[in-house]
Amino acid sequence: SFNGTWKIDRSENYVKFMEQMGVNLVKRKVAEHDNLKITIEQNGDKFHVKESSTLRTKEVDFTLGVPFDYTLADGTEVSGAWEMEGDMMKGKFTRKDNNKLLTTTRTLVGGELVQSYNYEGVDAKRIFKKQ
Ligand code: MYR
Repeated sequence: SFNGTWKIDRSENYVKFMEQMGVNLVKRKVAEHDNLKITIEQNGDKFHVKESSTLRTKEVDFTLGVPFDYTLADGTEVSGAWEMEGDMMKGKFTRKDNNKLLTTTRTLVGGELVQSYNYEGVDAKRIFKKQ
């Protein structure tokens, strides 16, 4: 299950992804070494996710399939929802400032939590280990 506390171990192409998102250099530099930790509590369709990093601490509640608003760590506002497809969480979010789509997935691979991101043709991954 996704439940538990997950600590960032490594990222792939995350800086390029942030560039594509339009995140400025100073924020990219901080975000690259953000020590991100996410705690996931799933109860059926309902999730509570706590995010903590050098950038901020934030908690959110959502239900699979139900749209919600969220502010990304760089301040970008999005709206969208998570769904479950097999064992994979699939998120579809739309930026409020330009209506462009940001997709993301969470999946468990060999005991690690892998989160993928796509924005405007650029893919990235962040890989977390269970704490
Ligand atoms: C959650 O489940 O953690 C809350 C909803 C997350 C929505 C979007 C996730 C994409 C984050 C991309 C970070 C990009 C920073 C520029």
